[in-house]
Amino acid sequence: MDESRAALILTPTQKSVDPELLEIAGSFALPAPVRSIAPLGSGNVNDTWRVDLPPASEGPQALVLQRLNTRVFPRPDLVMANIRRLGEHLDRPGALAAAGGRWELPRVVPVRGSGAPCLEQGGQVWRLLTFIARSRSVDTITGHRQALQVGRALGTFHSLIHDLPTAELADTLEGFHVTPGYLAAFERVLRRTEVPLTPQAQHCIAFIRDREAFMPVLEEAQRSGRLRQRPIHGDPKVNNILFDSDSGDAIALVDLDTVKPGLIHYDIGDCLRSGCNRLGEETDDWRSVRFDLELCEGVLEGYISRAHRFLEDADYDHIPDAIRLLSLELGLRFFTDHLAGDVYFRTSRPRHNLQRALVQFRLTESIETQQGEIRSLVERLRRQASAA
Ligand code: GN1
Ligand code: MG
Repeated sequence: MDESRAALILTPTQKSVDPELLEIAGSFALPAPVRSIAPLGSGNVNDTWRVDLPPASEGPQALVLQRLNTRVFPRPDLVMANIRRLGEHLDRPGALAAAGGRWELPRVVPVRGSGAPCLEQGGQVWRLLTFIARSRSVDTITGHRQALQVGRALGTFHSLIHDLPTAELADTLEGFHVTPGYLAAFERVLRRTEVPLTPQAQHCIAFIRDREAFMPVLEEAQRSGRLRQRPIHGDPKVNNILFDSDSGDAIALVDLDTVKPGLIHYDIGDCLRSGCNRLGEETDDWRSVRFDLELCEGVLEGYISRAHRFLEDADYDHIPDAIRLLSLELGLRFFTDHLAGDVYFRTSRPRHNLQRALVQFRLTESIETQQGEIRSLVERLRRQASAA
């Protein structure tokens, strides 16, 4: 990069930042020179960095720089249009009041000069979003209070967006969470895989085969009109929820790439399968994975406390199946990626996706053995909500 430009955007205290990242960050409309850039989070799809500005500067002090994975998101322009549309929806006077307290949304920082929402350079697509200050995230829920907050976060998000017409959101990831589509992809990949079919892989194949008939459950409910499309988050796993660092209250749901039309059950299932696994989805002790019913109670109670105003009977009826389906589906997606040679989810070691699949399948089994309890729990919470 050109030296004079670097001098312009580096503060005197920061000399060790990757010059390429610095140049990229400097292409956006930043209110002050960059102080530092460091890797952020553990996403499986995009690459993410935190960009810090000097403490005394006006406006946001930190930002989130991301290189979008364009193999997963072939239309970044539409992804950014959805995020902007969501921002406009929440900017309507009084719209955020439904959150009943601090609630924030990452905002798009445009490219300097052009005002474009992302930067295309050398075949790569970059974007900059505001970082939500005084917040923290967790990979696993530690107790009932946090479980309640996780559920409230998703319930708040759904109540804030449920009146955004789906026709105003683009479908940025066709087939996302349509489980029969993932099953068809699995069959195609299995026919031509060159990955060894070890006993663990054979176990996964048998596990999938045993559950094929269950996989269309949500799509069939949609086709028959029992469930309908609404705006969704698409990826509300527990570490995409931000908590206020002082109060511990949930204050944001980040990672908005998959905001698009879908079934709210995809979100409910994904939030619960990630939140009620105390060992987390990256554990290598997959045999010990359990679905924790107490955490499930907290998350669902928190969710329903915010969502009951727009939940219909059929919505409640499909919650237990959604929890089972989304953990099964993620296991199927991880396992298919293992067979395909790890082309979708970022991996850090051989058989990483196989291990992740085993975790999700073990979680699915644990959900299956507790389906009766989960059903009774949903019933009880539904009755409580309608009595309140
Ligand atoms: C991916 O990139 P990340 O970690 O936010 C994936 C989700 C999975 C998740 C599992 C677009 O999300 O669907 O649930 O990994 N996102 C996409 O950790 O496929
Ligand atoms: Mg994501």
